[in-house]
Amino acid sequence: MTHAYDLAREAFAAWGVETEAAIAATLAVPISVHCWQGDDVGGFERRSGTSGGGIQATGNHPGRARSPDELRADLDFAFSLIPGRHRLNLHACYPDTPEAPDRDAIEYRHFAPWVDWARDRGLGLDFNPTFFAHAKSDDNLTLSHPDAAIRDFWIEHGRRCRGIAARIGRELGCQTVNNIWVPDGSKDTPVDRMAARRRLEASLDAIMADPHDRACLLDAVESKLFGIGVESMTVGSHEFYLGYAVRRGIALCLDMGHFHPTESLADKLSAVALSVPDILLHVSRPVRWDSDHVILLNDDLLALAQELVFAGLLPQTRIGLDYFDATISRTAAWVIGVRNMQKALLRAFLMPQTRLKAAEARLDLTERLVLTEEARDLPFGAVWSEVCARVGMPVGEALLSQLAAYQARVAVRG
Ligand code: RNT
Ligand code: ZN
Repeated sequence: MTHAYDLAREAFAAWGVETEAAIAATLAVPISVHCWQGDDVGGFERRSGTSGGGIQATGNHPGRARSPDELRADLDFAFSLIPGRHRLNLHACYPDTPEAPDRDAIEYRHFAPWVDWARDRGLGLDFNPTFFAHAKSDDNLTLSHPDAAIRDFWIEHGRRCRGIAARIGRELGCQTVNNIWVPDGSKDTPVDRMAARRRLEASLDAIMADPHDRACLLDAVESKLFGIGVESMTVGSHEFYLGYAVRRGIALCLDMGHFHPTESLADKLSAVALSVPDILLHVSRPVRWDSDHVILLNDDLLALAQELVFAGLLPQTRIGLDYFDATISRTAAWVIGVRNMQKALLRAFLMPQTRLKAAEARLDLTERLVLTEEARDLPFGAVWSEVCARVGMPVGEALLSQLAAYQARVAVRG
């Protein structure tokens, strides 16, 4: 134990906070690490796909993973710098197979190498159907497409993904989240929103019709506000999916980048938690038109983590990350983002929650404000350094040099 941590422990104890309990609680939270940061949402389908769907990774930094083996090596490196046990969030466009199955023909076996890899490392897996980057999604319409043949193609994809996710969960003995996000929307003002939303609902119902064991599969649906090419209307809006998740009793996925900039996800959590059984988070950072910048340890993230902890929402929440930056080291982007999520949770656990809530209950809003503002000066950094030191992981300059050394190795990929 370092001297700095000793002092920090005493400083927090004076506020009635036990650092050891906060450390243990933080390390108990699994983060689902998104595979798609490793290759700019490219995938490994061995088919000539078109990118699209209004999501876009920009940048050309060297080192993009070009195969499942490279992606797994990069993930192994990233996980070696992330304390705790976590999960990998896989997209259906990342099969590991010599064949080139189309989206309506994928099977569990195409993803089996990922499951073996995860099992070896004690990682959980989550899954996502891929409703973009495909000729049949070029109109930015999939499950709500007016053409029934195109809807049926995507319904089959969705059904198969649920089956694959359930099998993954069964194989690993650990519930797999299958999150549905579709790009469907309209560039210009539509005249029949209702028809589009009815079609999306009917398609989702068809996908959800197959029964699966909830212990293996947790269904989630993700809303969005707008995207490139779908500026005027998103079929799967927040209200649409909030209602759908409530009606179905499934998880609602809230992406931090999918709301108006002044809306706060931290504020939404307790509101939706009263109506949906489970919440999936896509922790992200919107900047201008983009909803997917690398997450920072900023006020939004701190507020989100504090709400999860203070409102007791962690048991019904799955935390996944969702961003992609191709202008920096992709492995560094993972490590920075996951560690920031963990730091935010640690800070939340280290806050004098009991005293804050008591002050608020007494309507002593002055004391609440004094507490929140004085707490900012507490030595959170010394506790995080201790977390890393105990598992032999670097911080600061040492972290920088390990990230740089790995990036130098993968840069030769071009
Ligand atoms: C898109 C959604 C979705 C994707 C991933 C790749 O706006 O956020 O979650 O980012 O499925
Ligand atoms: Zn998302």
